[in-house]
Amino acid sequence: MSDSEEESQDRQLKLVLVGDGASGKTSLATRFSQEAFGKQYKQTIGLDFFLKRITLPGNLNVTLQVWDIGGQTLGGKMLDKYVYGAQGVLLVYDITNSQSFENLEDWYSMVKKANEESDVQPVISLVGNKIDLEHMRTVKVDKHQRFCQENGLISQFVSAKTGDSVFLCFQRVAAEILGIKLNKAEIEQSQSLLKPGDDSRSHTGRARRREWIHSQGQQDGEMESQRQIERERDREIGYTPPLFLFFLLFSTCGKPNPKN
Ligand SMILES: Nc1nc2c(ncn2[C@@H]2O[C@H](COP(=O)(O)OP(=O)(O)OP(=O)(O)O)[C@@H](O)[C@H]2O)c(=O)[nH]1
Ligand SMILES: [Mg+2]
Repeated sequence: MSDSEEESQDRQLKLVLVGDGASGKTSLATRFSQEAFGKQYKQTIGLDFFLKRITLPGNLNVTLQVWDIGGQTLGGKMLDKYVYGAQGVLLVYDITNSQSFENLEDWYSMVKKANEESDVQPVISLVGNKIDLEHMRTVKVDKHQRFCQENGLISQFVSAKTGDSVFLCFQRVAAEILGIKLNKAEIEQSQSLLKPGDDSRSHTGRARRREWIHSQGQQDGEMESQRQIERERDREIGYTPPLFLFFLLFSTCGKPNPKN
């Protein structure tokens, strides 16, 4: 491959979204990649994937692979595998739910542990979601800022519902990973990029997301990498039942017969 061909290829970054159930991770990924929002909560089982291509200052095309990890996976055996190798991590909590903020300590420890043997450490951002519900805020801004300062995290506040600062949130993390500085004008422009929200579209579910990824992927020539991560996910999720059945079979058949 010639130098110019190599340069024209997109950079690919793996970003993971972690945090408690119902903090709004899927809503953020959906807002970012499809400019849609659904009011109804549909728990993510295991994980889901989204793809979005953005252009950073300097005309640099970047494809973001967003791994949306279900809140119920904390403590599960697959979690560190999902997080391993991520270049960016978004620690998401709900500003109206103090417990979701307190639990970030556990999520953060897990992220550090998953990457402790990796040479490159991910860029991590603390993301307070649901700022459209400012009047119901229970997590003080001070607390949020302190956590960022103590741990060297990028501080962000967003609303998946209105789209406020959602594009900027992902863009800032991608830019930081690639060592690109966003100027004030670029930040201001990105802040309102996905606003005003189009709330008429509802949560689309995996089928619609696949459809979207399909059309985007064809356009961008990204289908192979998408298929690859879908295969990986299907393999991981399809892993547990056969093992469990095998164990059951083994424990039943393996019992010594007292008559022998
Ligand atoms: N008002 C408001 N509601 C939001 C916002 N983001 C998400 N929600 C709602 O919060 C609920 C949970 O959102 P999800 O995105 O499904 O949460 P999640 O973090 O993916 O949850 P798990 O899949 O269980 O880990 C849904 O009812 C969303 O409509 C927001 O910015 N503002
Ligand atoms: Mg979810």
